Amino acid sequence: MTDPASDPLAALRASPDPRDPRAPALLRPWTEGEPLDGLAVVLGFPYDGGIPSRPGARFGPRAIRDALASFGTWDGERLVPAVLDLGDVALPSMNGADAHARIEEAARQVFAAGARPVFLGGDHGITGSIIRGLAAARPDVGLAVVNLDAHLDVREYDDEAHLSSGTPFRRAMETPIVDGAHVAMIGIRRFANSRYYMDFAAGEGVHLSTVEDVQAHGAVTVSRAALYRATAGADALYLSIDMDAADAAFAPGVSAPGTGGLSAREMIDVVRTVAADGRLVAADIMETSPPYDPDGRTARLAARLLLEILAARP
Ligand SMILES: [Mn+2]
Repeated sequence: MTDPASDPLAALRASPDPRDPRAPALLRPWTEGEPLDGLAVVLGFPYDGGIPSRPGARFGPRAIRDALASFGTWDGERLVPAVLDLGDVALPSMNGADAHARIEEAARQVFAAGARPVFLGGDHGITGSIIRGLAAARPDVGLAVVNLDAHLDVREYDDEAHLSSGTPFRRAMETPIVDGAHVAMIGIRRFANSRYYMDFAAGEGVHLSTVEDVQAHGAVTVSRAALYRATAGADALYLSIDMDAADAAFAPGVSAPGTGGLSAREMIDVVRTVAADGRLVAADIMETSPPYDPDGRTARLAARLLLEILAARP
């Protein structure tokens, strides 16, 4: 408690009901030098240079943190543990190669320090550099990747200066730690991917679950099947979330809003199921774009998914 004499406004600023704490209280600022080994951390990558036609996701990390204020810290069964907030990495908006090099190095340092991070974005291209950072820190790991996304994001690219939000899983599979047979994608949407890239993904052994698969079998069953496939023979798991897997009715504030996507309920069920896997070493939540999210519902769904990931951890 703050000494009332030194801070007479403390009581007025406090939560209206201290018996019902709000989720922003879970974020604890990091002090330089504090060890990260074994700790859950949050780190923001406010960069959207991979979506030059529709910028805005650079404001995602801040909006997700702010949206935590809509939630409590208790889900009825689990109390969410506190998490260290490492802040945001400073990224140049006009130099993609430099930004991605900084993202990769930041991710490498977080993994080398032994932290269990949730990264907030930012355009989805960032995920490719995060996984490269993980490969640099832990070159011997066999990584399974579950991607919750409308899109395959396996586009060909010319060079590191031309990385887009459509390239992260091609780059992930270029690292020695990710084999296509250990990648599963859930929420793939019709009319959102080309036959060329669908053939490429299938040829790499990627396990694909469409929106229709989720409709037919349920999000939990589809997620368990995807996990089973992706983690066979792997020793660590990465969950990547592109908010555009959700239908535009639930997530209008994304770089590529889509019709015919997953419901908020299905997004939550996928994330709860995957995050419960004990092999999860890291996750990301990408593509929340606040300028297209006038009532904040996309950021609130992203914040809810963040809480699901944090609550699942021991
Ligand atoms: Mn994506």
